[in-house]
Amino acid sequence: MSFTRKNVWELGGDWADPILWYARGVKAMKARALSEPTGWRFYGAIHGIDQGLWQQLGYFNPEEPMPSDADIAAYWNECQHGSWYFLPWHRGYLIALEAIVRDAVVKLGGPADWALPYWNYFKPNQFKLPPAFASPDWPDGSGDNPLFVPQRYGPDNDGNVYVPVNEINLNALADPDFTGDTSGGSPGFGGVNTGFSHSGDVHGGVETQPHDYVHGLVGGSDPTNPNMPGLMSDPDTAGLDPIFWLHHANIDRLWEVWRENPTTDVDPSQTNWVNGPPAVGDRAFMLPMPGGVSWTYTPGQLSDLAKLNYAYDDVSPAAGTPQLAARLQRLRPNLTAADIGSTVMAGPKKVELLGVNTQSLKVSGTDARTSVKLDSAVRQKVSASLTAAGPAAPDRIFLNLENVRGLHDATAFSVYINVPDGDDPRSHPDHLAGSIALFGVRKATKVDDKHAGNGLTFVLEISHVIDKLHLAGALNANEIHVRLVPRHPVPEAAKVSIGRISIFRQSR
Ligand SMILES: [Cu+2]
Repeated sequence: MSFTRKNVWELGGDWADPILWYARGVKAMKARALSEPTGWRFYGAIHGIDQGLWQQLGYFNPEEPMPSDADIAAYWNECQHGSWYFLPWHRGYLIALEAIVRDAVVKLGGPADWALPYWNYFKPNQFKLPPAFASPDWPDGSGDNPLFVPQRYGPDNDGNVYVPVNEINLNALADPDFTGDTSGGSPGFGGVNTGFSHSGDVHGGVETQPHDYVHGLVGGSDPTNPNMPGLMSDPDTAGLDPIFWLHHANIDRLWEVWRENPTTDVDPSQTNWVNGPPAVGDRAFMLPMPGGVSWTYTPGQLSDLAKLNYAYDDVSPAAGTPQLAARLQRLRPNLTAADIGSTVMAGPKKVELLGVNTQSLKVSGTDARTSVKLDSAVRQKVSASLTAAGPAAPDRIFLNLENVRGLHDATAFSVYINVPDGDDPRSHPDHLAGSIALFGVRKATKVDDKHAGNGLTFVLEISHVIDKLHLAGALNANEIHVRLVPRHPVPEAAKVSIGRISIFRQSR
C-alpha cells in the first residue's frame, strides 16, 4: 500500500477524517508511559529532552520509571541539526511516527491508508494554525483535544498562532548545492558536511528558512514568563507538539520540490552522507517502530521518494523563488533569453571574505546596530562580477551571523542592510536581508562534554540587497550598516549576542 500526505487545509473541513484520526492516534500515544518506545513523550525525547524544562512544563515526573539505559542511549537526543543529515534524519523520524500513529488508528478501526497531513503556510490563506490544533475541544465540544497545546504562543505571544508570510521565504530552493560548507559562503540547501550532529552550529539553507523561523514563531514564549519557551521554540520540547509533525512534513515536501530540478539539484553522493554517521564510526539513526521493532536507516535509503511508499499530493515548483535568471534580468537587462539560459553555476566554488564588523554585538531591547567594514579590493571584484556584460554568473553574497549565543530559543529578529538613519526598517522591505529564529541556541550556548558553547551560525544570502545597492550606485562604500530588529524586545536575561558579523562573496 502506498500513502499520500495531503495539505491539511485542503482535506475538506476543520476536522476532516485524516485530522480526526490523527487526534485519536496521538491520544493513544499520549496514554503510553514514558518508558514505552512508541509513546508520545518517548518520541518527543528522541528529538531532544531537557528534564528540567519538561518537568516545569508538566511532561516529566522524576518519580516515574525511566526507559532502560540501552533504550535511552539508542534513541533519545538523536535529532540532527546544523548538518547535512537534517533532512534525511527528520524524514526517517516522520516515517516512523506516521507508522506508529497509523498502527494506533487501525487498531481503533480507522483507515489502513492513513497518512500524516502537512501544513504549507506559504499557500494563500493557509498561514494560520489549522483550526483543529487551535481548539482545546474535540469537534463534539468535549475537552482534552490532544492536538491542542497551551504552550503554543504564536508570533505575538498571545496564543493566536500563525506564520507571518512576509517573514518566511523559500530562497533555499534556489540553491543548486545540497551540501554547503562552513567557509562563509552558502551553507547549501540541505546543510554542511558533519558527523552525527545533535546540535550542530552552522544551520543549512532550508533549516534556517523556513524551518527554524516557523519553529520559533509558532512556539513563541510565555508572555508571563519569557524564560519559558513554547514547545515548538526549543528542540528539547518541539517533538511534544502535535503540529511539529505537520511542519516537518512540509519541510520534507520542500526537499522533494528542490529535487524537481534534476539537472542541478541532486543529493550528496559521498559515502558518509549515503551511509550516515556509522560510515565514520558514529551513532546510527535508529527509531522504534510498531510491534517492538527497531528500525535503523541511512540517508541513502531515504533520499528518493520514488523508492519509499509515500508521496505528497503537490510538489509543484514554488512560485516567486528568486532564481539566477531573475538576477541576470535585473543586473543585465540587455541579455537575451538565450544568453540567460546559457548561464550555469558550474565549476568549483570560491569563497572570499568581503568584510567584518569589529566587535561582538549584544542584542537586547528593540534594536541592535553594527557596521561591516569592506575590503576595497574584494568589493571591486564583486562590482566587476555584477557589472560584467556577458552571461557569466554574478557573485552570490552571504551575510554570516557567527557564534550567536543566548538562552531564549524563541528569540526572533529581522536583519536589515543600509536603512537610512532615523527610518523605521520595517518601512524598507527592500533592505531586508532575512529573518531568523534562534532554534537550538540555548543548547548550543551551554558548555558540556559534547559542546564548546560556541553558539549557532546563521548564513543569509543577501545577493538581492547587494544587487540593488549596486544598481543604485551605492555599493562603492567603505562599510555596510547592519540593523537587527527583534520581533519582541529581547530581555537582558536572554543574554543574546553575536560573536561576529561577516560578509562573503562566493563565485564559481
Ligand atoms: Cu524542526
